[in-house]
Amino acid sequence: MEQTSTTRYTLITSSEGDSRSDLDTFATRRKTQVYQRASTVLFALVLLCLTGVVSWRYAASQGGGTSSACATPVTRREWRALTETEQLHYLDAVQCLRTQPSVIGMNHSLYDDFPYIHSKIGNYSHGTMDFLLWHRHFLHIYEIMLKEKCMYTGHATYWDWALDWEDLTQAPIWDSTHGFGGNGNTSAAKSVAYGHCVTSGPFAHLSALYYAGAAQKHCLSRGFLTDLEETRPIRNLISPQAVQQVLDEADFEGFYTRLEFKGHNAIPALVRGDFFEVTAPYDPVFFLHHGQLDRLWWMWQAADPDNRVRKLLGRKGAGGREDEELSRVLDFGDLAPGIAVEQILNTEAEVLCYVY
Ligand SMILES: *[C@@H]1O[C@H](CO)[C@@H](O)[C@H](O)[C@H]1NC(C)=O
Ligand SMILES: *[C@@H]1O[C@H](CO)[C@@H](O)[C@H](O)[C@H]1NC(C)=O
Ligand SMILES: *[C@@H]1O[C@H](CO)[C@@H](O)[C@H](O)[C@H]1NC(C)=O
Ligand SMILES: [Cu+2]
Repeated sequence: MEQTSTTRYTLITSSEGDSRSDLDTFATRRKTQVYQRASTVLFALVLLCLTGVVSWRYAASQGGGTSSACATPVTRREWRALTETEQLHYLDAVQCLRTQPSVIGMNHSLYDDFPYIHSKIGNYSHGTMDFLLWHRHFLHIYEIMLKEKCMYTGHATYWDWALDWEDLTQAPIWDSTHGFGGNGNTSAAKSVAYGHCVTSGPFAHLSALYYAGAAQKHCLSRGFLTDLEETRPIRNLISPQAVQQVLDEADFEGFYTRLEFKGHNAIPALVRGDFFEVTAPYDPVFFLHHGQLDRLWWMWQAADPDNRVRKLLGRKGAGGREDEELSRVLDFGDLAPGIAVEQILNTEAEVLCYVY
């Protein structure tokens, strides 16, 4: 069993490698290669022209050259791939959000803006085509706030829970020094959604103001399901095999539906506490969970960019209009300006400019 899962995981990472090279096809790397291969200046010029045509055609197919403004996308890395210094830097920046004023005019901190907006505005996106779209940009806004308001110089990071599926409670992400603290403390006060107050790590005793979309002051809550037999059916949804099955989905509708109802829902079901409800961004691990979901979407897109980056309508959308979907504007309330769907479909274009 263990053997199989290790093999499967290797399969996933190697397909990620293939995907990277697919996407790189259009990057400046191509020009570099052209220069290297040319034995004469003339030959180089001819090839450069051809490259220009290819780039131009790619730009045209992407709806107008947006990719050119993102010459070197940054790489978002998994939590355990960060150095300890980088981990502490990220944790410091997240804590700093609590010291910054709300940008939506509320009497609470910038940290509270995220669960608030997720519950009041982002709630609509769950169970719809906008699920991955809305959360991709929500995470991007979070990253910008970390950088602009809290002097964070790194990038968003993610939690590849498929590495921990055999016992999620042992994941390094819960470390109390180089992580987000662990399970709620059963000797401490009870809190929301079957959890107790988290008393370890940088977010110990964090005070949350909202729960499930309403005002309700409580301490940051976690209530891990720990019985490995009991959790097996849920853990099976985040195994490397399950991830591969989702990545094998042929169209966007099949992909986002499976991803939301398997991987996305499994984590709150196992962690419980704040993560359990629509105010889930109170648990800072929420943003690493969504980093992972966004990464899986990115991998799925990269496996067939021609058909998967801009084609949103699946089986149900047979009668819908793709151009209407692309120009639709996603709403983030007063947290950030709305953004057209087509601007965030390609992570390597102007607005986002990242890879995994
Ligand atoms: C803002 O919140 C603080 C702490 O929750 C409270 O003491 C204060 O009275 C509030 N101010 C206003 C204007 O509501
Ligand atoms: C989302 O939350 C808002 C504000 O609480 C509410 O008015 C709206 O009906 C909710 N939408 C959905 C789809 O649950
Ligand atoms: C758990 O809570 C108890 C009571 O508040 C406290 O004494 C203990 O140090 C806590 N344990 C951890 C690991 O934080
Ligand atoms: Cu959500």
